[in-house]
Amino acid sequence: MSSLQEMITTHAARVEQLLDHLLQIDGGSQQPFRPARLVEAMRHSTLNGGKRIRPCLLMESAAMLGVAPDTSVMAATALECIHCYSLVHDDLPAMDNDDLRRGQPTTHKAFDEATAILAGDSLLTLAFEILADQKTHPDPGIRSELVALYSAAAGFSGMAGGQMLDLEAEARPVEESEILRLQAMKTGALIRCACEAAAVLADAETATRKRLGAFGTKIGQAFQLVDDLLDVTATTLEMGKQTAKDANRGKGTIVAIHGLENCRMMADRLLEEALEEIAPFGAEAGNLGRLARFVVERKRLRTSEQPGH
Ligand code: GRG
Repeated sequence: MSSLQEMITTHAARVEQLLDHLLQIDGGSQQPFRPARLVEAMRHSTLNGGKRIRPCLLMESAAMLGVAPDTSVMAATALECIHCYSLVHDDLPAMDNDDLRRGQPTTHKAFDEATAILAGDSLLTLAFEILADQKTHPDPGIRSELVALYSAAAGFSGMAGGQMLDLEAEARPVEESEILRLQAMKTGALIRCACEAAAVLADAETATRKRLGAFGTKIGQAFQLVDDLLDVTATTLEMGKQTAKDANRGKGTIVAIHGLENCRMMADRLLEEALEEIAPFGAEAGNLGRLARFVVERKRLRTSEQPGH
């Protein structure tokens, strides 16, 4: 196993172990009653083979700044909960109306619409419950800064806002600048948040936080470009979700504007720019750089598969 693959598998396993622990029907004598069907839907929505890109970026950025994985796993799991909630709600009939996610039936297909809505709501709130936990960071000031960071990334000026712009963009022709803005909000905000959260956890100076934020922004842009490319080039089986959706809907994408080859070059350039942002961290940034390259150069990469295959 390559060291990169080991790193990804180890981070993902830690996150999944914590998710498994948190999402038990019987939470023990200290925990209030939990409806079994809701817990099962939350487990279906999270413990279903995601690539855990955001937790890996957070934990590796944190490791670069000297924060141990035992600590960063809490903030990383909170972020994955928000990401999984967004996928559950994005798949609903009122949004993308998808049947397949991570190669399995979407939550509303496996359960029902109302349960899927509640599972998404509960994952979002669980994220903030995790952030408020002392195990996330002993300093309440840092925990409250994380809450501010995550809510801005997930809310109306971040991911949810980007989703709104995306829905509006289906109804009319959109400019390239509008596509870039909605993608930065819908996809980029959580990826940037992953990298910036590490700086908050490490109580790093403002310049470090800015650098990691800029790194996350570039990676987010490149990741979205690759996702758009895969929507055109990959099969549903390869991706574990329906592809060719943008083209079938006549939706404006950067790929539709610039073409496949230009977009591949744009993604490469964004990756190089991202790597320049973390270059000042020297050898300490080696793993994070390799992870960023892996994220951008992915095809269909489940954590159980070999990177690059
Ligand atoms: C419903 C509030 C709300 C927001 C939805 C994330 C999102 C916003 C929509 C998903 C639709 C989409 C295709 C977004 C592009 C970003 C993307 C590729 C998300 C999937 O992330 P991966 O590849 O998924 O990390 P896994 O399954 O590996 O976690």
